[in-house]
Amino acid sequence: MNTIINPVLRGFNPDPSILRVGEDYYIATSTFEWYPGVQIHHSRDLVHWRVAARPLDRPSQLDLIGNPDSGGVWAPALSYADGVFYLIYTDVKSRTGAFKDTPNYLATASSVEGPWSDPVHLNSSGFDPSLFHDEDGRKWLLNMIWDFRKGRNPFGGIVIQEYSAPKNRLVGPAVRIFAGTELGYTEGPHLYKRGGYYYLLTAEGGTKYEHAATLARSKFLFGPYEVHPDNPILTSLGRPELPLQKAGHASLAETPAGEWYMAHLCARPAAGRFCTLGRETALQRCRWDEDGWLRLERGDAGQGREREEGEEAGGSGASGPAVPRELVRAPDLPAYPFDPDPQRDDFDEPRLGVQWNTLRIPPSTDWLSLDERPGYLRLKGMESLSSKHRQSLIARRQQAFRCEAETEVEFEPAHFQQMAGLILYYDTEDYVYLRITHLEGAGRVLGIIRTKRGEYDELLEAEIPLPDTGPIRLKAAVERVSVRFFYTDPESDWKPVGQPVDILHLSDECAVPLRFTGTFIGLCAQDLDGTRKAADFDYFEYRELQGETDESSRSAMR
Ligand code: 6LW
Repeated sequence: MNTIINPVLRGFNPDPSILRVGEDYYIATSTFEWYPGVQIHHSRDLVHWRVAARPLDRPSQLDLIGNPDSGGVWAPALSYADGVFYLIYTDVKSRTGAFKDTPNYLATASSVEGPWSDPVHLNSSGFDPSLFHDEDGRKWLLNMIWDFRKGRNPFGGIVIQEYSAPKNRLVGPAVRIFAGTELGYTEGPHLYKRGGYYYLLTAEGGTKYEHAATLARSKFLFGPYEVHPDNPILTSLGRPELPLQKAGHASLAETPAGEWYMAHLCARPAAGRFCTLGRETALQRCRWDEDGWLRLERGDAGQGREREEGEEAGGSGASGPAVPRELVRAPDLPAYPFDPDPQRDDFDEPRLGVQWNTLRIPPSTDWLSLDERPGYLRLKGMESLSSKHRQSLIARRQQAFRCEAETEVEFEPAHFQQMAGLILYYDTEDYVYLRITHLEGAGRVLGIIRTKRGEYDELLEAEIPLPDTGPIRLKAAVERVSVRFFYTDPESDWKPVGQPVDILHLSDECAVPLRFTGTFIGLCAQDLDGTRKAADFDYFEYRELQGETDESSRSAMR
């Protein structure tokens, strides 16, 4: 089936940077405090996508220890020139208050699969850096500039500075080329050259429900840039009925057939305005009109359409675009399906699969082993779920509103500071955790602990007693806005653990200031006594359940 069903990258995959090299399409997305840094998906038909690389996999490229929640890798930019892949990324070290510390780096590789170089630091003046390769061979770094000064718009516009490949550093002055529009929050710049024009595509409106994509153009690299007559060219603002909300932060790619596609950030609320899956990536087909302006292919209404006779340019800004999640006919590219992501992991391989991520630290034998007990994942308990340093935790993105996750664990704690189990995790302030521990007088027990907007709670009236030894199976059944936990031993039927638990606090919206990741489902172990008590996990299975609440019908994409 050669159709695109949006979002094409489901779950926490924001700030897409799309690139075509020959027949291959790549999309790089943000990963924040999660390791490895940057996900790069690959496709050949724009329908089927798989994770092809996660280039920042060692501390010399990315040291996230101590980074704040929703810090780390924001908005990467992937580009290609002269046989070299260029990956530009920010490692946000601080993001709240007046200041932001946003060092921007460049890593390169001759193949997207790597090996990727250690990075070079370019600048730190703001986030969302992007590299433009001009036709004359010169290369230019763009980024938004963060202006912390009193009374100033902190989104201080888009600046450009030349990057010298021979010197591997920026040279010359940094020049502001675009102040942004009245939508504000000008960020996410990408430059394209077409028909003698420089086209500057930016994200505006802020990455919430006012999000948008703005297009401006100039005959000259340094401007002045004129804004699209019907800007924004993409937004969901004012269209709460659109299944894809928060549409913005876009990038462009042209197919060999001369068709243009826009990759953009979007979000699907689980309920109300709460986005538990985080911000995702969608594709839209575009066209250039006779005046040389890009427009979304004509959809049901809105920004991509031609202005009606007498209609004011720019409109109210409230007419949402055609941001369909329905079918956008992909070009006549050969269908290029991949095997589906593994749903079950029996931990028989020597390395973790691409679905797995760790928090702020890469996997290492001092806390994680796949060979000390063959066929098991051994997690050695480390710091608490409040830690922004060294947590013994692996997790995969929740990518559907209805899903189940199941594991079997052998863990024999000796006291209450030792825990292990199955977790739904957004960040250190919000998670729900089905954990085994040990209580004085009760021995090994099972219970649910939750931190909701930073407030800790234990949800069962009484912890469930467990046999002192033996494997325990744990299951989480997620139904859009709640999770119900179950447990059993390998010989018995599943038994519920307490009542369904609300999970809407595991969302971008349930924090001030805004946060940017998404819900993960995973395995973890804590030993606050520092003795690194081990938990052995025999398998992990993640199953997506079809139904009205999860309109992404992955099966249709094969
Ligand atoms: C990203 C900015 C944005 O750097 O959110 O959606 C920030 N737009 O461009 C974090 O994802």
